Amino acid sequence: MYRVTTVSTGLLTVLAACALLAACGQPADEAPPPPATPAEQPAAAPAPAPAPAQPAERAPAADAVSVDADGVAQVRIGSTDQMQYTVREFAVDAGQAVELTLVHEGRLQAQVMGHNVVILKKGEEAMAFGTEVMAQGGSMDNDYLPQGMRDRVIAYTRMIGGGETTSVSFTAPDEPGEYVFVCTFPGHFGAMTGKMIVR
Ligand SMILES: [Cu+2]
Repeated sequence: MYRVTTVSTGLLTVLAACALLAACGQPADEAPPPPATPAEQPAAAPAPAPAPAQPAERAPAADAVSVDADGVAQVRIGSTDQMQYTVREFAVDAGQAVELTLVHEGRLQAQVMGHNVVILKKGEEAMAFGTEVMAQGGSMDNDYLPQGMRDRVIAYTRMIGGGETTSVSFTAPDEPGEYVFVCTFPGHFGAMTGKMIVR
């Protein structure tokens, strides 16, 4: 029923209907309840709240990966001046050759809004890794990936600014699972993260 209606008139008619039913009760055959309800029908209709229907846009990034004629997984990840990746997850096969292309779709310079993609080895976490980059001397000169930390990543791109594109080729790990990728620019590693799923 439309019991959820909070409109007072609806409540009243419900009460009235109850009273009516209680009164007529037994002789159900001759009870003429229909005429009472039709007037209230439209009032009950607007009750259900409109459901949000927007999260479809960023959900699956199936088009982030395409396999070329040589079997190489071509991965395209966009990035913006709003400090976001356009792809938060992509999937490749274990041991598959991968070419990952990072596109900076914004306009800001690398010194201001630089982005890279660093795919971390299993067990590494984006926030901890990004924080450590700062502590270990990350800078534009080393693409915010100090030499001493490079053995902890599967692959990484250089740091780019608005309008630039860069690519890196690597072989996906043999071990299936989820691998974190992150932008190691200062302050970006909280928002700019995603995962590479190896299946
Ligand atoms: Cu970034």
